[in-house]
Amino acid sequence: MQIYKYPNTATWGEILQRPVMDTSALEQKVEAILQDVKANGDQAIRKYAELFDKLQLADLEVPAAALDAAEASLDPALKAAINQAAKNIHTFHSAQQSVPVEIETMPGVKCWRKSVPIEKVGLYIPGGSAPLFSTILMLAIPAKIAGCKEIILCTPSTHPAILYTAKLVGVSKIFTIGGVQAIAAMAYGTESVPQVYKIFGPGNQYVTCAKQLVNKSGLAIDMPAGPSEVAVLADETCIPAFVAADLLSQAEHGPDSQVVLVTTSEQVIADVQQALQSQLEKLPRKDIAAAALDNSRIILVEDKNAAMQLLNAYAPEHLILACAAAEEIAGKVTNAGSVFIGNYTPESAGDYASGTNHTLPTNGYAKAYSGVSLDSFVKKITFQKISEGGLLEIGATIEAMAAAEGLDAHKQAVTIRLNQIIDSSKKN
Ligand code: HSO
Ligand code: ZN
Repeated sequence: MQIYKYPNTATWGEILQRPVMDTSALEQKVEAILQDVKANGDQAIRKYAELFDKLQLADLEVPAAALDAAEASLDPALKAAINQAAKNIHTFHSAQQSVPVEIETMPGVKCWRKSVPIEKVGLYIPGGSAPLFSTILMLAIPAKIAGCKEIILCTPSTHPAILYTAKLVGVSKIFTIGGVQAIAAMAYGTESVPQVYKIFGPGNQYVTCAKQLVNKSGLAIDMPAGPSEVAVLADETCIPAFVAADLLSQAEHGPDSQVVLVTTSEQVIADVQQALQSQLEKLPRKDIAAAALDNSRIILVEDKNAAMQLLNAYAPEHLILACAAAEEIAGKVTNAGSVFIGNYTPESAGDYASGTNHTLPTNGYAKAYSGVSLDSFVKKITFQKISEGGLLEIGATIEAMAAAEGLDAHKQAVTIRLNQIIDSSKKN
């Protein structure tokens, strides 16, 4: 890890720079696959599965019998863990439901706003070395609570924990489709795969590029994705072995993961580095974690204020506060995806089971974006109802504004009604 001691504020931007992901070289290739699937449906999906993954897919949809088999084969202890996590995630996200409140802004002018589920959503879970069944919980549980009618899951993985989790949370249909083809299938629909209105989930750079391209042409996506990140703020009250474990837990995601340690203590740097060395050796994914640590940074700052200024400027996906008065310092966080307070709150808790969502803004997007929540699966529709008396109250305000904008037809839509109301009151 690169160490920076008391860096000047002017250099923060450079020190905390994320690697720029340039997808322009991929775009043509990805666009060609998208268009092929759009035009040729299932046949194109089968072609790419064979070409890229050497897979001959008979059925694209996973049959119910395969889900039952996965359930029967899964270790009961893992099943219990998944069930517990599902329960906590359900409880946390259920509390995000809101009741519509009707507001009378002026007498006779009533306005309200209602959450309405996005009818059809698509979830993507990548294959690869880590079967991310936890991400199914994070996406499908809020989708269910929101009331999404159709929840489609595409994944190239047939890992039993993925199939079991999908069955547990009540995904409508599961397809063994991966990569760009999966995004295309859900974006445009094919003979087998229903078209959806919003696509969620992680993926490699091809999948990310595909999501961006379908987003450009009008389909909603969860959020702009980048490599996963954690920043830890540690002082002398931290437990260096815990801090090292947290840094490694994020580093093992991928060689491009971002890991940052911000501290007020030279001793912490030495102790964390030592702990990193000894823990890294024992990790099965040590090569990935070591590569991530190579691009990662340790920053020594004067005090907690400087630390928080720097961290808010970085806007990490995950922020761990391993320091004295951690809860008070949490109140000073303005930019972060999710915050983990105190020595006994590892990021892993939020990654899997505490209840919060682990689909979070990376790449500095935490300055303006929130992580996935119940809100990600609904649109909010506003309603209003104005009575005759209400229009008499508000009419002149609308007329004055419409006239000043030079939009006479807007003004007229009010005036015509006001005249009618006044006429008919004269007749009575
Ligand atoms: N830390 C990851 C989520 C995850 N971790 C899934 C383990 N499994 C994204 O921020
Ligand atoms: Zn993780």
